[in-house]
Amino acid sequence: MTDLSSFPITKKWPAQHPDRLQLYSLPTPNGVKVSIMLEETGLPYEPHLVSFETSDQMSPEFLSLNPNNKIPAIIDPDGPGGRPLALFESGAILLYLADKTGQCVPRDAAARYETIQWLMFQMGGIGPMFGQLGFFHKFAGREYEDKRPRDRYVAESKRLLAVLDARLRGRNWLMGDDYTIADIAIFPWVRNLIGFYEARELVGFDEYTEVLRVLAAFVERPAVLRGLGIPARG
Ligand SMILES: N[C@@H](CCC(=O)N[C@@H](CS)C(=O)NCC(=O)O)C(=O)O
Repeated sequence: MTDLSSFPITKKWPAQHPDRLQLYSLPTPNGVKVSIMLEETGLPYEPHLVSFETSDQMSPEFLSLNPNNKIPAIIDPDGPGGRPLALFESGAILLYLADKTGQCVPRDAAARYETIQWLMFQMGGIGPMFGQLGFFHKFAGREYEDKRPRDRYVAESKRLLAVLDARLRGRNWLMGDDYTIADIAIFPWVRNLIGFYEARELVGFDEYTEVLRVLAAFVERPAVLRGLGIPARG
């Protein structure tokens, strides 16, 4: 029987199935990347809800796993060498799960690096820029009189959408016929931009017809539909 008691996070979120991968998350665009990937791979896992309403991400137990106080984070009881592995940062987790299962990342070395390149495009570009747009358009930043910060993130989001649109022309997914962790990283953020952030008109989203086409295919996948609701909000 696997023992995860040396991880302080298990005191606040006890593992009912310590032999399964433990997911600490909330269904936000970064959180669902990992639940979607887990649903795609079929790996057994146990989800735990980290509620922002009660600032769970600031608790000492959560910080013991991710000192950066952000979801998602995981513990894989069966990590490299058969030893438990704790990880945070969704891009690192996606890459780890892809390597562990041999799924959602091409075997060919050049195609693998190209997939990682698009994964990083999400981590360094789409996530931070769309996130700032959300802040200035929908959340506290909406009240700021000076609209220049908002306009800057709108312009940058449009530029990123155009890059994505061009890449998707003539391809089913970011990497062509292969559905990969790059798609799993990017499309929850695109969905969030026009959904929760309500920025469809602001960014002229309907101009990006290739992005629209692939987003529609993404949200039809059964694993995506399931992953978008995991962990269930209380
Ligand atoms: N680069 C990180 C970003 C994670 C992130 O920003 N998570 C947000 C939710 S989408 C969060 O946990 N926010 C809580 C906080 O900032 O206190 C990743 O991709 O894992």
